[in-house]
Amino acid sequence: FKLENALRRALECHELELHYQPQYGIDGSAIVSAEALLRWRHPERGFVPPNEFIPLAEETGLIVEIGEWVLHQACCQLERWRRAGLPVVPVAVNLSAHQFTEGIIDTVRRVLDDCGLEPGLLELELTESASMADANKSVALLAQLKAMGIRLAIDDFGTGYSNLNYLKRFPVDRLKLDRSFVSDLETDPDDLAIARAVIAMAHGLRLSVVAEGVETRGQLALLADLGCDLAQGWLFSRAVPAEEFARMLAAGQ
Ligand code: G
Ligand code: G
Ligand code: MN
Ligand code: NA
Repeated sequence: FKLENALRRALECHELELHYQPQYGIDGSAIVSAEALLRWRHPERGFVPPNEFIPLAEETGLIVEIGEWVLHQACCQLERWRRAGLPVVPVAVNLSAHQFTEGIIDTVRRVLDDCGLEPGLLELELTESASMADANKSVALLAQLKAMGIRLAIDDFGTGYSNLNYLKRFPVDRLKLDRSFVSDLETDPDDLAIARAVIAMAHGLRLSVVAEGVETRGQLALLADLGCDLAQGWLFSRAVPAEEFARMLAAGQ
């Protein structure tokens, strides 16, 4: 209850900020895209991680407003970087289920228009649970977003209810292999089998694969062997504040 008020105030008092985690081509040489991750700098409690307030934001419906702020912030920041001459890359924004069903098409259209951002620079990440809740409706919404030129990714792939019939019909571009399959890749043959199967299936469906939570050179080498396309994780970089990410872009690394 108290947290709810604090969260509402956070939104009004600019205590929320976006950090950016780069995603690298599997050879690790270049940043090809990035994920925007929400952070809350609370004046007394310090930094509050998203896992502690996103569930509440979802319960109270505040996620719709917060989510719109996130989209707006990411898109306008990216367009400012582009205008400043930085070699920008597409940025992925996480959507929660609630946000997806509450007027996402109008919101995205309004935000892109407001920021003047080219749609191809925006990627939306949806979890399996968000997209499967009403799968027929999701197919229609995703098709509209795709027609607008926005890139689409399924987040945390393999941890939700993966309905392959729908995956076949979802006009998505990417799967994000959940980090629970990546963390023990070097020691657990079952995880290796799952990673191999997910990557092969994704490629068969003409989707690219981003491995999440890559922390070691060994994991990266195995993923490269399996033909994984992109890697994201602490091996390369944590999510960093906007100014720091801009410096990484400028340095081409
Ligand atoms: O870095 P990390 O602790 O940021 O993220 C934890 C979880 O919070 C992840 O599951 C991530 O998808 C989610 N998350 C981070 N930023 C956002 C956001 O802007 N919107 C939504 N809906 N979820 C987010
Ligand atoms: O669910 P989603 O994929 O959006 O969540 C991203 C989460 O993963 C964030 O909390 C982010 O900080 C975290 N993360 C990113 N890279 C790594 C990593 O290499 N290792 C671990 N353990 N977590 C990571
Ligand atoms: Mn994500
Ligand atoms: Na994820």
